Amino acid sequence: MSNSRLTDAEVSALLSEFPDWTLREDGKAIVRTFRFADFNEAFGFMTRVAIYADKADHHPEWFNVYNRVEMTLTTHDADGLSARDAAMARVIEGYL
Ligand code: H2B
Repeated sequence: MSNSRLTDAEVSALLSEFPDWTLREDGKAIVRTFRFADFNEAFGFMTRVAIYADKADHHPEWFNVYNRVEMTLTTHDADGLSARDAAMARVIEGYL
């Protein structure tokens, strides 16, 4: 999958497709906070994401406290958003 940066139009389309994600202030990432019933649910979710991430060789930036997971999707190699982030957001939505 391409590592090239999405155009502004593609970023807009991405945000319309995933209304629960917001564009980071610098425009180089999308962010979302997830809340689960407890740590078990949160970590189960993170495990599913981690397995996908390693297979796809595309890894989230994330922070977890108990039932809360804050996630940032960006493509380091592109210094911004790429199709890899869109694909990952799509997969993640399927885990909820
Ligand atoms: N994850 C993310 N989010 N962005 C990247 O550019 C990236 C990655 N690059 N995971 C991969 C690993 C790269 O460092 C390896 C060498 O393929």
